[in-house]
Amino acid sequence: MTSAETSGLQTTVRGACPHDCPDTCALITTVENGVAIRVQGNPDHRHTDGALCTKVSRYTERTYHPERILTPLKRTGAKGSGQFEPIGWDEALDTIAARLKPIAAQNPEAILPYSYAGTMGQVQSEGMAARFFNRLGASLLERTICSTAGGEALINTFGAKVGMQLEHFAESQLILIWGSNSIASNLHFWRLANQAKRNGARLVCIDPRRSETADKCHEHIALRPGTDAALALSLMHQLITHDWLDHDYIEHHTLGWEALRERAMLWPPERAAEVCGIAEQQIIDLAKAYGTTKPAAIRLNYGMQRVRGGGNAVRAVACLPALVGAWRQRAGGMLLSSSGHFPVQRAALHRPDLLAGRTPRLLNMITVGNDLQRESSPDFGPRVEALIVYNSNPVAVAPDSSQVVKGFAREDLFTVVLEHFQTDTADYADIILPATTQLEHWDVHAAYGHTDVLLNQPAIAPQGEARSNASIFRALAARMGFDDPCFQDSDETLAKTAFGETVSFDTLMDQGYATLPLPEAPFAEGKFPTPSGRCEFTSSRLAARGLDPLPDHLPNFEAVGSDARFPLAMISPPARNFLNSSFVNVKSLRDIEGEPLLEIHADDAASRGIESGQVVRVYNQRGEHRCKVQISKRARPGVVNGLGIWWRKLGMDGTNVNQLTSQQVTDMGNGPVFYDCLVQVERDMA
Ligand SMILES: Nc1nc2c(c(=O)[nH]1)N[C@H]1C(S)=C(S)[C@@H](COP(=O)(O)OP(=O)(O)OC[C@H]3O[C@@H](n4cnc5c(=O)[nH]c(N)nc54)[C@H](O)[C@@H]3O)O[C@H]1N2
Ligand SMILES: Nc1nc2c(c(=O)[nH]1)N[C@H]1C(S)=C(S)[C@@H](COP(=O)(O)OP(=O)(O)OC[C@H]3O[C@@H](n4cnc5c(=O)[nH]c(N)nc54)[C@H](O)[C@@H]3O)O[C@H]1N2
Ligand SMILES: [Mo]
Repeated sequence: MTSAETSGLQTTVRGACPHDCPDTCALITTVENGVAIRVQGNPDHRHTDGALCTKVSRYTERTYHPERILTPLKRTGAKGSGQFEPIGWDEALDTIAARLKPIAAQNPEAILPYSYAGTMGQVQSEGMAARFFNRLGASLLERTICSTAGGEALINTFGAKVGMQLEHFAESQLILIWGSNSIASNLHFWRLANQAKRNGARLVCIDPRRSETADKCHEHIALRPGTDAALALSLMHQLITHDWLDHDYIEHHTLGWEALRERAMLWPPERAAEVCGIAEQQIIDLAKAYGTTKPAAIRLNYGMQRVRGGGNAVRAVACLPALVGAWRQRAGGMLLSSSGHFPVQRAALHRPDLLAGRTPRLLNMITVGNDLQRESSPDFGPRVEALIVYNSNPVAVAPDSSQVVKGFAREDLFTVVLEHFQTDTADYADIILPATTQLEHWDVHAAYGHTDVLLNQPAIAPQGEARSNASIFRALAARMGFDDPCFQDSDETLAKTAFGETVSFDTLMDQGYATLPLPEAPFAEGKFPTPSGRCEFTSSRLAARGLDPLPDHLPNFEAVGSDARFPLAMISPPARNFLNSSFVNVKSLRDIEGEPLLEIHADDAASRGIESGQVVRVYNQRGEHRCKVQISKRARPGVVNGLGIWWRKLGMDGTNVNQLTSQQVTDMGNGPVFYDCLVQVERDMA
């Protein structure tokens, strides 16, 4: 088979879904007379299995959207007003180079890249961009907004971001779906969980929100946000008390058992039940099921690590499979992320050698709101004078939006945004550059929910004057006079460089994907890639940093009851038909989601005289957000759910839930604490 097949006037082209989702699907795009008419899942790819989510099956609607940005634009109104006029590429690139050159001559660290996972492709994410910013000596961005708390927790427990292979979940007899609304955010895992369910497996969902996934599980444990470590430690308490332990596995393949045992014995179910806000019996029953069912698997997701103690919580959960020896079977163990399995050739791709000995400062993307407002100081370094945003929409997705907006609104800040659409962030740009979508460019993808590499071939020509991110950074490098030959590499060459010889490019061209050769059960015989080679209950690396070597429950920064003014906890998990803030502007998907909504429990509504459909003010010390309220069984008492992430400009008063979230960071990995947030809710009388 060739990569593209032609029949009559129609061609099909193999691709990869670029979105920030554990599923990384294999796509087949049908093209007719140069127009993409259909995007489908590749039936030959075992994980995609021919099926796509609602969002990506509407990909052509996004690609041919009438509001796509198709030429470079220059701002004509005030920052944030959204007024722009088209300009040519030469004028755009010349303007940018003319602004960056004097800043770089003075101190290149005054230039900040800001990017995340608008596309997960190795080429169009940091492929050419990292080379450009390394050569420039710009500030480095600490890319923490999603997964670093859990990621560091895995590294300090298993040694890497690795775990069970996705396909084996179908054979599990017990699956804990922990902090994951899989039906919304990990559909292709959910298919396997369902298969296991049909084969008699028990599914338990651990989530403060009664999600679509919780509805379909045998049991739902609706704990308070940020109390997962307490639950995990109490499960250990029960495993120890009832001796549901694999002593042989513990002895040979773990480190720090005695210390962990002592810690866990501090967490009898009655204590954890109090902290978690759940029934004691639920903990006792869950421990029994977990201690006596084989194989038992845990599908953790990133939702549960977006609180102060997120790293500790992931470490606590990650200890469980070793205690019961679940790793011995391929359908036992745990999966949070599989990204550590992929042999990405980062040095060849990103070229850190272009830093030539410089070590630029690191700015955390979580604190962009404050950092953009800081003056130069010996402590901070230079004030940020230029910002180049690509693959991200920080004005909508970063925490504490009122501060983010203040930073972006600075008149003296020069901002360039590479985008498909005029997002909340693009509204603050001086120059917007039109980027290609996945149907228009080359890329190659690792995944974080399975273990296949995927190739994306362009199916159609770039729309309008759009250029790929890599091609834009190539052009900027030329304007800046960067003459290293690596700035000539084509997108296709970058795609080949990403995995080098470790993955056959011919196989990728041939079938669109390549499966990594990995053992079926990664830790059946221990061999964890930690310093000790064991599953590290106690971590000497954490101890060396002055942190607790053992996992513990750390109460939220904003624990319920800690501030009488704001008695409700708010979480803001993803909406099923959006992908972070992407797709919010695709009408057919927005019509399914309706409008920004706050879910509230009937008791919390009654005590406030609130009825469904009314407009409420949700507020705390950081700001206020107005939206409609819905009395819902999905909300537990004391917790409100504001599903995200809406574009601010589509909200009732031009805000979204991030008006309320804080710039604090997690215990490990300097990650965000989106779900560690207290608010008050009132009926809006205005
Ligand atoms: N449809 C859709 N899919 C997505 C995304 C999207 O926006 N929409 N986002 C993508 C991204 S960026 C990521 S990182 C991944 C994973 O994204 P995640 O943020 O992990 O998304 P979810 O799977 O929805 O899992 C979050 C779940 O955790 C719950 N939760 C919140 N706080 C806590 C807590 O303290 N403890 C526990 N146990 N649960 C808690 C929430 O109620 C929610 O149901 O999904 C990706 N997939
Ligand atoms: N309150 C709250 N806030 C959250 C979260 C939450 O659960 N609650 N989740 C957090 C998480 S997990 C994450 S990962 C972040 C996500 O934050 P982001 O990574 O910023 O994700 P998106 O909002 O989807 O924005 C990505 C942008 O990239 C653009 N894009 C896509 N492909 C390309 C391309 O090829 N080139 C260019 N130039 N642009 C492209 C898209 O049009 C889109 O506007 O948000 C975080 N924010
Ligand atoms: Mo994420």
